[in-house]
Amino acid sequence: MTQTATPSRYTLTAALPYTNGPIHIGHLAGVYVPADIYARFLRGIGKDVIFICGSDEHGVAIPMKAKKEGVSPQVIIDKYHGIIKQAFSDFGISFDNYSRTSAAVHHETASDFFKKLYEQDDFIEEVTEQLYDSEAHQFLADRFVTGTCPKCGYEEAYGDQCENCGSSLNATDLINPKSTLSGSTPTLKRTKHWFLPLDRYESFLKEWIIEGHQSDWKPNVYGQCKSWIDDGLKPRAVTRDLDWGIPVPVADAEGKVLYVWFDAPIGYISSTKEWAEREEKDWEPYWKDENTRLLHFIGKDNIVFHCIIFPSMLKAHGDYVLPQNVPANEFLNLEGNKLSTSKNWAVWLHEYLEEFPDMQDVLRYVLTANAPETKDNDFTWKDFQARNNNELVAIFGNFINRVVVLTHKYYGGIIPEPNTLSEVDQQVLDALKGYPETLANSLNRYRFREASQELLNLARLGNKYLADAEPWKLIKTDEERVKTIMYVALQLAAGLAALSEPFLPFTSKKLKQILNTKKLSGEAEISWNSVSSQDVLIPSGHQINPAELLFRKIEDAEIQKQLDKLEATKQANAQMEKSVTPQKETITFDDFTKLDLRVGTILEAEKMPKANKLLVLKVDTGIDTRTIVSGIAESFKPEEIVGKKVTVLVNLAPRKLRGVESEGMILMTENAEGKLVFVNPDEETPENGATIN
Ligand code: B3M
Ligand code: ZN
Repeated sequence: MTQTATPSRYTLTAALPYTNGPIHIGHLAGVYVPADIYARFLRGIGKDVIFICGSDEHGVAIPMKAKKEGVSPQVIIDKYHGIIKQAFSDFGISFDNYSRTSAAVHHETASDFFKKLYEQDDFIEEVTEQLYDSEAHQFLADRFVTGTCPKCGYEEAYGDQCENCGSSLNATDLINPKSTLSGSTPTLKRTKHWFLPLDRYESFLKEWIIEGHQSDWKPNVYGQCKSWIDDGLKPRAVTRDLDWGIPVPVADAEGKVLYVWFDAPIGYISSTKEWAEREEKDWEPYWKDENTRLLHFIGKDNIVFHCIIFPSMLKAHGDYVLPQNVPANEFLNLEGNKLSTSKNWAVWLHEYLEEFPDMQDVLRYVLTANAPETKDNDFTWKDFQARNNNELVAIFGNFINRVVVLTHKYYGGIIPEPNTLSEVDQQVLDALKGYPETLANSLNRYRFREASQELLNLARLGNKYLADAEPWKLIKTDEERVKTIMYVALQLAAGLAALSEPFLPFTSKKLKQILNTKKLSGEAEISWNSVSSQDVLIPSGHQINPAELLFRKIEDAEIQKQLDKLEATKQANAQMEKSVTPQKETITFDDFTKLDLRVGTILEAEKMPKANKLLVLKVDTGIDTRTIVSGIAESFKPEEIVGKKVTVLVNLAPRKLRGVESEGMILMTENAEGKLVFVNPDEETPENGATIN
């Protein structure tokens, strides 16, 4: 379906965050801040726009996290869905609806979508050999398996995707695959799945993307799509052997669920339905009318799913429009290192909001001014401080403060009646009128960094105007002239209040409150469009409210605290990397029950002659008193461990060490300093011989 130049409405989607962890600055810079700026801008110019998102609650990452935390997947998704939804709201990400893919409306919508394609014979149903972990008795797909990417050689690629080059993979494509469940090398086992034959959509994709979007899609997006299409597309399994996800809604599919990347993008449609239900609107025009402009805001690792796979699904289904643009951003790094949820190498949004209360706009601004729009970029706390202090405080805040303070000082807060405008005055007001178009020009090309700097230029214009006019000097000699200067400066301040809203919504609201715009007759608020259409934004005679600071300086100590926090994380990770040995092969419960672990007490201890590491212990195991030779001489003096309660593996086959028969094993571990420590039963444990299960 071709789409008209001037859309009747906009459907903006933002990537559905996995509910296996909180949101961090990389997600915000890559997806949610640019999407929110654009949604607010469109609303500001009076467009019919819906801004849709929700939690992505299926996929292997969720049960993996649940297993790691020893809870159910439902506990995990409820925890993080709540944290994420609240943090987005507190940060001013203005979704019209934030749903979740565990919702019934989504299960129904995704199931119906699958059934339609199934009934149209759009899938290939095939039994193929898939990777299988014979120890964990589990098929290995997606994050259950890692290996070397066949495209770029990255050694930590997942079964469905390589995060390094973004390639979409079938697990059997991986070189040297390894199960993330047991660490073992997978075997192959036959299983039935349904495949979306992407090769059948190659000509459609070539025409729609290669020919149709060469000029308006960002080069980083267009380039990735072109390379995949040029490499040749292969059928992709859209079902999985998992017990967590949306059951495959057709016969003979027991134990199989929809592949998370099949169901998740359909979550945009489900969330729209949920919104329409609540708002008593019709959802279908937002997804089916060719005059709707559909835009997906995502990170670069999601390009293949939003530009190749989901559009092929939409094309196959036949009822839906295709995305008009997918302005994916690249990745943001943190202090020179890749952001990492698993390594806690991140600035978490909910923590930022706690540590920098009421400073949402500072982070919004910094992440926009530094956005990884065309290449990966780096977030540093020093830059965060510099941009706040040198740009928001010193330029934007300083201009507004001078205008408001002087208006109160000279006129008691009442906007003065201007005299004849000078040429400079008129030039400044004409420049102001041009800013909505200047900003729109950048925003409509998804150049949010550029747009944010144009906004600051408007504040710079105001500072220059005041610095050149020097009302604080003129007031002594030419009061009438000062009235005009302050009137013009207040129009600029009102323009900033309107035009900053998409970027700095909290500041815009605060500035409108200072300018008391609610009291303006007619226009309840100064609107984006009024900046270019009205000669007067804020009239003389209008009473403004007292000054208050829009931004505050960030002190070195606050930044140092954040840097120290990251340093501590770095140290902890180094420790983990050093000491965490990989999990051993999975054993069965039967294997475990063969171990006989008992509480024991060390009765005697002496050094083993000519053996630096060995102590010969006499241990009361509750069953008997026996000799156990233990390699702990470098960590303990014999006299300091007599009487200590220990955990003993009593049914270990006896073995001779330096001629001494050792009957059992004392359980030990190592602390962060590398010193051996006893794996001790609780000192309250009543007696020797108590079994440990
Ligand atoms: N849940 C987010 C990610 O890949 C993924 C996006 C889904 S959008 C439909 O990090
Ligand atoms: Zn790769």
